[in-house]
Amino acid sequence: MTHTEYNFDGLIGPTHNYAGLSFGNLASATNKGAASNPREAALQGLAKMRAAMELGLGQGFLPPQDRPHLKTLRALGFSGTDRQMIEHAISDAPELLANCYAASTMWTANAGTVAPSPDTADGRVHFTPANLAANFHRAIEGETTARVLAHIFDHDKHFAHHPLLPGGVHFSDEGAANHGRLAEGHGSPGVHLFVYGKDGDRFPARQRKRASEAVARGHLLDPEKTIFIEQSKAALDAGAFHNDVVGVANGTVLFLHEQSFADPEAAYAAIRDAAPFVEIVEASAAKISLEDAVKSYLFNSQLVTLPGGEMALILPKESEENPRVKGFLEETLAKNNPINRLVFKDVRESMRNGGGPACLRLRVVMSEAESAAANQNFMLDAAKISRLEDWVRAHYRDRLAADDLKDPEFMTESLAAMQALTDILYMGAFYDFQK
Ligand code: SUG
Repeated sequence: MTHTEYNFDGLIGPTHNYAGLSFGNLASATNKGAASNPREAALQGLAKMRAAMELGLGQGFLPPQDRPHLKTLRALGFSGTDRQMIEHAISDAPELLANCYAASTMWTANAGTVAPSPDTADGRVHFTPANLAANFHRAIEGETTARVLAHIFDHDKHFAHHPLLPGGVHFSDEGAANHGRLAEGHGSPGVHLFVYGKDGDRFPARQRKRASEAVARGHLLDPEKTIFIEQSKAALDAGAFHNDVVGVANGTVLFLHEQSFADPEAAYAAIRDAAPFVEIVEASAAKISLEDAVKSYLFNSQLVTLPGGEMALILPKESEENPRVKGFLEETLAKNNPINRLVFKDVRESMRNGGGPACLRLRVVMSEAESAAANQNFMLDAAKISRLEDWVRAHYRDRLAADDLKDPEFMTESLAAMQALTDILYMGAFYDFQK
């Protein structure tokens, strides 16, 4: 059976802004209060999707969520009309309003964890939406994300949907950003790497070990092919709030920074044992400091297998601009490993909130029958991308500053954009504001 990897990118929503909401994410903190450009952000994201498609890769997308999230504001005690709630929140709790406005569902690597059918005991593709309990603005995503995943992958025979993990921060789960799969081919049985953290001296860990264990259990993975690895505190404290900031796995290759794991030797031994075919391509700290890795996001690249079998890295422009990183990438290409192409993309609007190319996508490996059973409105071709670009140009602002969130007109405008999107995608009354 032929299996294909589809990248489901997050379509960047109209409220994309820089509110400095993510403690431990250095880019988010640094850019707090800066003006964003939601239109440019969304077009950059769509251009990346187009580029991946032009490389011959399978491409889909997950829609943004309704922001401001009025249902959350109401649950927090605000009442009256929607407009009154916004006005009340502006005067009483502007930081709550900022959280309810975050467009953070764009980073679909955090939408959930996925296990493809060759790896699961019941032969279905399993999904667990992430509870994102570590940050308030992200913790409000999961319930709608579950609905989005169930809407797109709506076929019991092929797709199994689990609820978000319960227990809040006790089972903090950030989805595929802390998960990787190694396999000889997309359709061969895979080895799953789950990376969890323990709080650092500077920053808290976002992924708990018991959360990763619960996801693996639910997905009916083979325990012999499932490895739990502790992330290094050095990486966490340097700003690698998710493991995908310092490493990425695809096919037979694990591409990562030497200081990703707490005990790299033990981790590599366990990985080699479960996946003897693995090629570990490592950047030494002497060549690339953690600081350079976090600033350039070189490991937050999409490591992809091209139709011809070679691998490419889809990287953020920032890693082309850092001479040490560029030099290391060129060296890596010249060496004997499957990586032999670099594609640099400008996703600066997302990067300024700490989200690189790999953060912006959720990988779903599917057989032909499975991809045919998925909702085709969310699978992309060139014409659908153009349609989404037109929608962005019609509805998005090219400048959004903190004060703009205080204008109730902006709420009306953002929700009108979401209404138009649900019409284009035949989603019906899907979001909370439409119910
Ligand atoms: O959760 N930034 C996101 C970035 C997520 C990146 N994803 C992966 N590494 N897979 C986060 O920290 C910033 C929002 C703000 O500050 O306005 C934010 O949510």
